[in-house]
Amino acid sequence: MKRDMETDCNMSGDTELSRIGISLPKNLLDKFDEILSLRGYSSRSEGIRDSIRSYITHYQWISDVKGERQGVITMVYDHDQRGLLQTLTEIQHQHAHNIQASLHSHVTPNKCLEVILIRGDGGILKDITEQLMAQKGVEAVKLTTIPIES
Ligand code: NI
Repeated sequence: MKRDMETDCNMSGDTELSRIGISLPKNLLDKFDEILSLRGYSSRSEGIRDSIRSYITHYQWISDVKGERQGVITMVYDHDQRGLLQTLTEIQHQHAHNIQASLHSHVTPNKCLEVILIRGDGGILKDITEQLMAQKGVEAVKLTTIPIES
C-alpha cells in the first residue's frame, strides 16, 4: 500500500480532527467501499476511522500475547498454490512441541480451512502464526489465545 501522510493522526482523543491524504490501489478501495455500503456507513472517513481504530486494537491485543498460552490458529489458504501444502506441514512439524492437533476442512475444490491447536510461550505462538501468514497463497490467519494460569 502506498501512503502519503500529510499530517499525523491525533491519537490522544477523538475531538481534534486532522486531515490525511491516502493513495490506495483501486481494487482495494472498491472492496472497502463495497463493505462500507453493506454496513451502512454514511461516509468513507467514518469507515477509515473505524478501520484504524480496529488496526490499533488488534496490534495492542497481539502485543499482549505473552507468557504461557493455550490457543488456536485459524487459517484459510489456496489449495492450488504450488508447494504450499508441503510448506505449511513443514512449519507445523518444526513446531511439533507447540502444536497439539490440527483439523482440516476442504471448503471448496481450491480452498482449505485449517484450525491448529497450539500451546506454549506467547512469543513463539506469534512467530508460528507469522510464519504461516507469510506464505504465498495463505489468505487469512487468525491467532486466538488465552493465558494458562496455574
Ligand atoms: Ni483441503
